[in-house]
Amino acid sequence: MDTFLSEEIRAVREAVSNFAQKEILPFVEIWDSKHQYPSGAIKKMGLLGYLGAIIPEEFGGTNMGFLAQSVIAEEISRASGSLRVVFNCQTAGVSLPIARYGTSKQKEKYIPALVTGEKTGAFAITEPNSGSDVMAMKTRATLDGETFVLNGTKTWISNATIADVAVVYAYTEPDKKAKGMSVFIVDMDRQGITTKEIPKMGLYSAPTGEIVFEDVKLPKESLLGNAGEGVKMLFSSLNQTRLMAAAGAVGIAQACLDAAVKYCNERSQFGQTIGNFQMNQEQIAVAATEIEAARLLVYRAADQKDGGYVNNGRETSMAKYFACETASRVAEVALKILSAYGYSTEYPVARLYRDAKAVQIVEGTSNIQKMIIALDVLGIRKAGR
Ligand code: GRA
Repeated sequence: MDTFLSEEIRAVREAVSNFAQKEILPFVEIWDSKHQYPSGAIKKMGLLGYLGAIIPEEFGGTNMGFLAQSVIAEEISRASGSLRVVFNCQTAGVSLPIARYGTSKQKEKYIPALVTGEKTGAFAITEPNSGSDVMAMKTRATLDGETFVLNGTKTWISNATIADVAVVYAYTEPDKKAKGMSVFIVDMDRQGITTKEIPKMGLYSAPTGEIVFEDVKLPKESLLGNAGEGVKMLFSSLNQTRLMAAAGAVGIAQACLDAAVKYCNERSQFGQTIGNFQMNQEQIAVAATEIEAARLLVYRAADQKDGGYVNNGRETSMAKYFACETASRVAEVALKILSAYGYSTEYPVARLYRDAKAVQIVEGTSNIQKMIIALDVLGIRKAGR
């Protein structure tokens, strides 16, 4: 299946898969049932370089590229959908924008500790009344002398309650609309920041929460990139985090297929293993084909980014849309095939099913991805900028 991947990336897959077998799979159900964030496993991933494939070597990354990072995210997610979230929070949504737009001081201060997993990152875009309609955000950062004063509420933020640092999107000059948004690197121990966990249906080992900023004073050096260029940075960052979500979705889908195949070959009814029944075969065939197609879309988008076309919006949205829908479809197949055992929380499929629903929503819902694709295909609004 991997014949067109380089030998180096195939070796990465094998190493990550071995790591997941040893360090994640034996514990994943315990972490999930306890809603535990496995910081130890994440630090191990950091030490092995898994959080830095798209980060330059001078800041502790391996600079292997988006294809490598996608394969890593896929294999980790195959073991735990929750742990896929770190690829967005540490890597694509936090370290990468700092690496691309930060000053050398910001890069040195934040990136190495995020890459090793010593520090935890979050990025804060969504608000209670600004989800799909991202431009409607209300968070404001007002310049007062040498200090920005940040006010607003962000919600559904992965790692909100445990992050050391957050990349926060806010309007600095709201009258200028799209030209008035800016981005800040916020140390989460600043005065005026409170967080609260949000209970949710799945991804139990990945804490999600609300962040309230109340008159939070930020020195001017907290600004990431240039003031007023936040929208460009926002869409560019989403374009990278969406790929990680898509890669994670392929991993969840593959884990569902693995469980369904295993069960088909083990379970006997009417005197034969249930993989001999055509209704199950049809579901397995469609699921396996869709996973392969989703994987190729992810790898193609990743390969384009590695070739320099980083803001490949159309192809990234296609990968995000198809992979995330595939994860839910295949989770449904696995649930049907395992039936009562699929519904049992003692088997992994129930967890995978719950986690699969999340990737359809995060990083822009499937409908938002379809909108981006359609407007690009119709020539109404270019996705790749
Ligand atoms: O022309 P202008 O100066 O007015 O600027 C507009 C446009 O040129 C402005 O944004 C600019 N723009 C872009 N700039 C650079 C638009 N797209 C791009 C781009 N790709 N690059 C507004 O543009 P517009 O066309 O009027 O935008 P819109 O119609 O308001 O919205 C577009 C769209 C629907 C695509 C957007 O709102 C969107 O992407 N919404 C989804 C938001 C989203 O994905 N949120 C996810 C938050 S993060 C998250 O979920 C974390 C989860 C963590 C995890 O677990 O993984």
